[in-house]
Amino acid sequence: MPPTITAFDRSPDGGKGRARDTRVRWALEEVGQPYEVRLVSFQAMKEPAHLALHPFGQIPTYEEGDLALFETGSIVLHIAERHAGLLPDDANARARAISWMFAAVNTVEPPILELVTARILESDKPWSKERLPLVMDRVRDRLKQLAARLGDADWLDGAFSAGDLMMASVLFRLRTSGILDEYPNLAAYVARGEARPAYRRAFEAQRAVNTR
Ligand code: GTB
Repeated sequence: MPPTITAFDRSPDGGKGRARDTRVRWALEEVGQPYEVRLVSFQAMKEPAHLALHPFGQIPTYEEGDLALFETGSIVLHIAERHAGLLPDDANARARAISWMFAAVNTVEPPILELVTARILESDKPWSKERLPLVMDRVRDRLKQLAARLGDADWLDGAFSAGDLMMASVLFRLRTSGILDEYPNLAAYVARGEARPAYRRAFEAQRAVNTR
């Protein structure tokens, strides 16, 4: 039985790939693991059957036999540990790739999510104009550091890994803000991620759902 993931039955972004099932689909495509998708409505996500899988009532989830997982970081790590292709064989290189996965979700993603919140959910607040530049600068601080580390390498630590998959997935969210273009090596890094055939397949699969 292939694993089953959950995704929005209709993503608010209309299929632009911003919902987090895209990164899980991408990981599954990278390792060549077929998967099934169960689409859930916002209402169904808050009902007991889904809450049993995801305590916070969100997507994506991952089910494989009697294993149920939530949190994209843990799902992608699980996929990467069980299949070849997303983590190096060398133990130290593997640990470093996992560090980049954590850095993506724990250090780089939080200020990006704050920016998304500031631009979308807080734009009508009287203090929004004053706060937005501060939030943007917090994102820039992280991008500057990340850009310095990446330099002119293709990927963060040798060959493409689950660390790059998670980091590029996190950075995708910045595209509409224009900030990414201030760091040409990061913009090129994200473009390299998007150009991967596995990413293209993942993107098209989620788009098909959201444009049907
Ligand atoms: N930390 C968790 C993880 O990485 O798995 C976060 C999961 C999460 O945020 N899930 C979102 C969700 O289920 C969907 S991806 N939200 C519904 C809820 O909380 O009630 C976030 C998302 C949603 C929509 C867009 N969009 O339309 O552009 C982009 C990203």
